[in-house]
Amino acid sequence: MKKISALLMLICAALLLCACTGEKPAAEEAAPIVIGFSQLGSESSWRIGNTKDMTEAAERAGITMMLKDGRQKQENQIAAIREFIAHRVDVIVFSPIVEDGWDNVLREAKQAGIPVLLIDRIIQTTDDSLYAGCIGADFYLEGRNAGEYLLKKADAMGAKELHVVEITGTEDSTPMRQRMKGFHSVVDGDSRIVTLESVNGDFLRSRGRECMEYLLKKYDGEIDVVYSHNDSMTLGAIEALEAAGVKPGQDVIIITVDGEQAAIDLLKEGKINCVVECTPMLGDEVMRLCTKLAGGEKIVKLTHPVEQVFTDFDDLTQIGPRGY
Ligand code: GYE
Repeated sequence: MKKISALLMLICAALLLCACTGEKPAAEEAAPIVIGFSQLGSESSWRIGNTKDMTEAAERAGITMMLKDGRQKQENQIAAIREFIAHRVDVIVFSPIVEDGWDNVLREAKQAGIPVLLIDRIIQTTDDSLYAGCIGADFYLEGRNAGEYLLKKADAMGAKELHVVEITGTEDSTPMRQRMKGFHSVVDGDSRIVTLESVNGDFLRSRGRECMEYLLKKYDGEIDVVYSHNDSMTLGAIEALEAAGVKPGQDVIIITVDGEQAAIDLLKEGKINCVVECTPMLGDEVMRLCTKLAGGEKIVKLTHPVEQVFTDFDDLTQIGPRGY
């Protein structure tokens, strides 16, 4: 009996101490949110800029972020998601390299009660409940914007026929599929625009250069337009054009997507004609959505950032530093 009353007194004293100092007992303090982020790789400046932005945004939000680099392989991303499940993170965030083949691992996350947020790219699934939401660009609109620029340019030039080559991004990824679909939905109905060939450059600068070398050899002197699905490949393609004595931006119209600093600089120099913006700065919004999800709240299924188009028709002096 004596022992019990001594114990009670001790507990009361501890509680009193907490009340006086205003400190909460440790158990009541909210644990910081932990998220697992599976980035797909580091193929482009866009991707590197996105990883940096996510890391900085997590720090700003006081969120602990476990980061795994998928090194351009879906199987690595699946392994990372399984690791996050084992760690019982609060939210799983991932940027799917391709659209198909995620259902099994996402079912495991659902069974573990861990919400999933897709960023940048989307997945194909028959069960939409496997992810809570997705935040990323409207790639179809980006493709349409690229096409609309080309028609405007054709009008301004009074062109009768323009031969296009297309350098596409990673096969079966959302931006590759949608940037292609959006572009062709605009230009294919116009008899002036003839697509010679679409080749796969995997979003890599080195592949962009190789693709352009191949295209220059095959269509010697016939190419009027290069439509490239990202800036990294465009920079590679420009290297190949210049090495062959072709003037990008003058002899050949260059249309690119992303908007990294190097591409904007070349637009200002007249070596690129159109940059369709795709922002990698998604971090703050991702952290806001993760905080909601960790608190058990629902989020909107699809969020698109607002994006612009920069072209040789515009006043380019107003474009601010791109940050990547
Ligand atoms: O355009 C490209 C990157 O998914 C939006 O992936 C992203 C694309 C971006 O490698 O540069």
